[in-house]
Amino acid sequence: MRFEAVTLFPEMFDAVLDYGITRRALDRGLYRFHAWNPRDFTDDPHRTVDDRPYGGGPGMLMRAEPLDRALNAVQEDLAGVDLTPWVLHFSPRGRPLTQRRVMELKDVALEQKRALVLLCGRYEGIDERLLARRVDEEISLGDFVLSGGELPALALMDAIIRQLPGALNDAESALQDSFSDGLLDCPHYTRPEVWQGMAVPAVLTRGNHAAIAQWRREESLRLTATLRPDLLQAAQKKI
Ligand code: 9D3
Repeated sequence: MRFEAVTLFPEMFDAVLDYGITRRALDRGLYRFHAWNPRDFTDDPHRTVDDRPYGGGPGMLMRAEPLDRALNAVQEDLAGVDLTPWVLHFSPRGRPLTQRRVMELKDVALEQKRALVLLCGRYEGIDERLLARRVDEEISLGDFVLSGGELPALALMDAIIRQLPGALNDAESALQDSFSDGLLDCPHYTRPEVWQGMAVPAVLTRGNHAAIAQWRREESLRLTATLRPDLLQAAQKKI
């Protein structure tokens, strides 16, 4: 699978490429990553990527032309390996990301010979005409204000990469399977058995695996009802 980030800050993507499960998946050849800096597709001596908004007002916008050229370069590169771009624009106005959409995007990429192109805005955003021409889908991370699209792009990459076949080891996969039912995770404990006067729930120390499974299920339901009753509604269908 391939990710192509169009970003003024390519080094931010080291956060996914250099650490943990996502680094291991890269080493295993499960995905490839390239960053494309719109600054490299400018033609003026100052390599200008931003400009003032028509109609006035505070802040700057990303110019359409450098982004258009960067996206053309991505498209050309992908055509050479028989891949078509699926262009995701990270934007506060996008559809909030869900695990369902993460899985669908993974499937789109793997089954339709698509590369995910991650268009990351900075400043107040991108010239609307570039978005109209080039963007397939807009994604938000939620209703809070960030400084640009890179962190949401990194979050999406992390969420997809850990779902790629072969990314997780057996223990990690089993753990994930047992909690893919839309409920919150149960509480977890490790040694020591008593810490600052607080004991681990006795059922977890007795080795009765049926009782442990039942306890975990009940705790998941209790936590979900308390902390995220909205999730319980959706999960009810699967119980
Ligand atoms: C504070 C400025 N806002 C109104 C004047 C507009 C605005 C522009 C650009 C707000 C945020 C951003 C930068 N954010 C993103 O590019 C972004 C984002 C986010 O801020 N929150 C949640 N998801 C995303 S995805 C991309």
